[in-house]
Amino acid sequence: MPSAALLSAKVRTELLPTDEDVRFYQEHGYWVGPVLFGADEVAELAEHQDRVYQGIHETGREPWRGGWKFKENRPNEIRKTDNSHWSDRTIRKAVLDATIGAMAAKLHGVDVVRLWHDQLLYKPSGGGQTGNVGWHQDYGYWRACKEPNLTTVTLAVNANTPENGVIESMPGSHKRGLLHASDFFNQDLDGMQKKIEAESGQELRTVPMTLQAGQVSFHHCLTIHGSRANMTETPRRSIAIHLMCGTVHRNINGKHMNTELVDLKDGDPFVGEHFPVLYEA
Ligand SMILES: O=C(O)CCC(=O)C(=O)O
Ligand SMILES: [Fe+2]
Repeated sequence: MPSAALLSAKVRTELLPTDEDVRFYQEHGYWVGPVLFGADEVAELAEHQDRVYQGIHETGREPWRGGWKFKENRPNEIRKTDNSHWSDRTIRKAVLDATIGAMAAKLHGVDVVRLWHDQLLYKPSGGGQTGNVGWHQDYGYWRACKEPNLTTVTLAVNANTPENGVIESMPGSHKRGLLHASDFFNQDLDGMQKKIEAESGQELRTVPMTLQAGQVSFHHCLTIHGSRANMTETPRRSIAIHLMCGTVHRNINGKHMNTELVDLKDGDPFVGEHFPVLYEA
């Protein structure tokens, strides 16, 4: 049985960011929020994450293009599966959590928050550099959206720490606009750092967004971030929940998998069944 909190669509207002937290997010481009899910709930999420990897799709629908597949030559690479909420109801409830939506609304000062897509993430131990996520800005992949008004929530399914390769963000980097040198898939973090520093003229300094199991962090879609190797004996588990803050419109010049789901003209809004509402004021 899913636990009560996962079934609840009610906003837990006591957990929302304070005005000071909102100022922090707007200034630094990230915010580490509270624990939202208890031990039983994260244990259930971990179990359902493993089911997705085993190809068990309780709704009968696969994640995007089937999701992560094992590769002989990269057995411990980071696993990335898009739209696991299509396949699994427990993951779907967590991804569409109203409190998470209300938090994003408050951080961005908007009254509606819709799902852009989710990403189920798993960094195995022993992966070395193949576990890395290159320094990047999410909006670099989301130019199909006219407005850079999106945020990414990281929901930690177990503890995410510097030792197991937690996401690190560069404070204030969301204010500098989009960089060319931004690449999720480039696992040479030192090489990427040199490129970003050359382009931005600033030193790349990052802070770890350390999380307990069940805790959430937020990073703005223009914040530079990435993650290092998992040096521990256990996998690092998380779900990235990518959210549109306010109504976001199609930029016909940008490419993204989501544009295959809807037939939009330039300037049309990303709304409707493929982009469920988490929160509306
Ligand atoms: O999980 C990671 O290490 C990186 C994920 C990421 O880039 C994101 O959630 O935006
Ligand atoms: Fe990212």
